[in-house]
Amino acid sequence: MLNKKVEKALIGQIELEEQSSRIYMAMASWCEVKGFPGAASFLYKHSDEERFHMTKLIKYVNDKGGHAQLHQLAMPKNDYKSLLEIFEEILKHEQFVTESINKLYDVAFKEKDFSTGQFLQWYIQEQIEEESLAKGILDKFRLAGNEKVGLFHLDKELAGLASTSSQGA
Ligand code: OFO
Repeated sequence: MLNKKVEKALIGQIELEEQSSRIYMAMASWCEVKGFPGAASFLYKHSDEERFHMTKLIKYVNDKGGHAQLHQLAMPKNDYKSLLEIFEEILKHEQFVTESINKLYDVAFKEKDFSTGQFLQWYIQEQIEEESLAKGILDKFRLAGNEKVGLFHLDKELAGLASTSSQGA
């Protein structure tokens, strides 16, 4: 049976992953209407991957005898000043998710729930990859500058990243 404190913390993480999926979906939609098809594909894929993170947690909670109930979600931000702002927010958001995973790991550890600790290793690794991906993209922004040509090439690169299976988002 799943420890109640651990279950509550896991359900909080499910909510955050679901919210992440909505945030990236809203970003993808903004990119699509603003003429950044590559960034839109990248973010649609990112949104799907967050949904996968959520589902993986739901199945874990239920398999362990808990009940992964869903909560109401906040409305995501729908308007952005620029593509750069989107990727700055992604990095901040992923750093926040990393903190949340670390706190969750701490709850499992304190409750001596080592199987949940083991399960969370996957998320810890995933966050390392996500932060590094977001930082890498921000570095490319610095190189591209705010010129239309630079953004055009960056958008093409994001399209390429969206088509590789190892996005890690
Ligand atoms: Fe983008 O993070 Fe989920 O876990």
